[in-house]
Amino acid sequence: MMFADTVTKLLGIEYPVIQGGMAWVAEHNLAAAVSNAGGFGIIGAASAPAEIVREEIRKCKELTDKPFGVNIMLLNPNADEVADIVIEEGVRAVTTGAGNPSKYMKKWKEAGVKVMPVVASSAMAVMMERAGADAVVAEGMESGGHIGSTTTMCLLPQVVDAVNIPVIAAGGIADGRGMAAAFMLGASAVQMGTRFVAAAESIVHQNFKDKIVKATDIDSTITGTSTGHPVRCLRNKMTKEYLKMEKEGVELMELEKLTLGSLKRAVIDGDVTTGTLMAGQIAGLIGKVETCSDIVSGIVKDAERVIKGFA
Ligand code: TUI
Repeated sequence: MMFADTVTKLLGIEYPVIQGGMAWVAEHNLAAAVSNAGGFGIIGAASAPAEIVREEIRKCKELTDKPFGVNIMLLNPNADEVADIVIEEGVRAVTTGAGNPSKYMKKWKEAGVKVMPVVASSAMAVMMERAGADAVVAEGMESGGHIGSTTTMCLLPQVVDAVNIPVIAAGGIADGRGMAAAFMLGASAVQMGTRFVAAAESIVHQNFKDKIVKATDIDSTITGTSTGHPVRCLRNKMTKEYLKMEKEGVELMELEKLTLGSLKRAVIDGDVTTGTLMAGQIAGLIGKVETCSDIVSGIVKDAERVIKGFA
């Protein structure tokens, strides 16, 4: 056995590769494709109405017999309802983002739902372990979307030392070398977002996928640092205006006019000019659109080769 098997056993999957719960992107087709590839697909509840999330879960069950999960974004006013739906629908595991899921932990545990909160600090990881988490996802600021402030390289080994539960590495991983590096730092699995945004089965508009494929290492930026909601996305007209306004100290209400509906515009409409192209710093490494099956088996094979080469 090449990799630690704690997370694969926890989730009932073949390979320690988890798909991020990206808003608008992580719907049933992508989640099922990742799970069918032997990884762990995740439906991102994001800000969707709770009943839509239930439908997404049911559609995913029609496309795969394999386990999959749901990501609950805790800034979502519907989070309480979604927290119950994952229990009712017998979802294998939840990941949570952008907050503290402690209040749901007891009922999830009682229902047998595995809980894997995303954390951006060791302190939060320890808090989650004490609250009963089965694993944590340590997400570095290389990630796309809402981020913390520490890099994966620094965060991951510190979280690994701080807790006794398995740690899943996220942020800046898109190939076998990144996966191998994460294991060297003590991770038991990896979570990838940007790589799956550009997957063949991803419903993301081709314009957005093209932006990822063409991106270089310095093409992302962070909006919202001043508002307390830092979001990493690819530079475009929207980010240029946003950052200019942020620098001028424009009010939050004015800034929000730029980002209202902007993720949907990017993902669904393919508006790469005024849309928010949430993506991680590793976008520059992603050179083509591939199927989830090729992505999952490819990264595992490459990571094994890298690790064997050094052993
Ligand atoms: O949640 C994410 N990434 C996201 S959520 C999202 S939707 C959104 N869009 C615009 C503005 C805000 C949200 C897009 N991308 N990743 C997981 C993550 N969680 N990263 C960082 C954290 C985090 C931060 C603070 C987790 C816990 C935390 O604790 C603070 C607390 O509540 O004590």
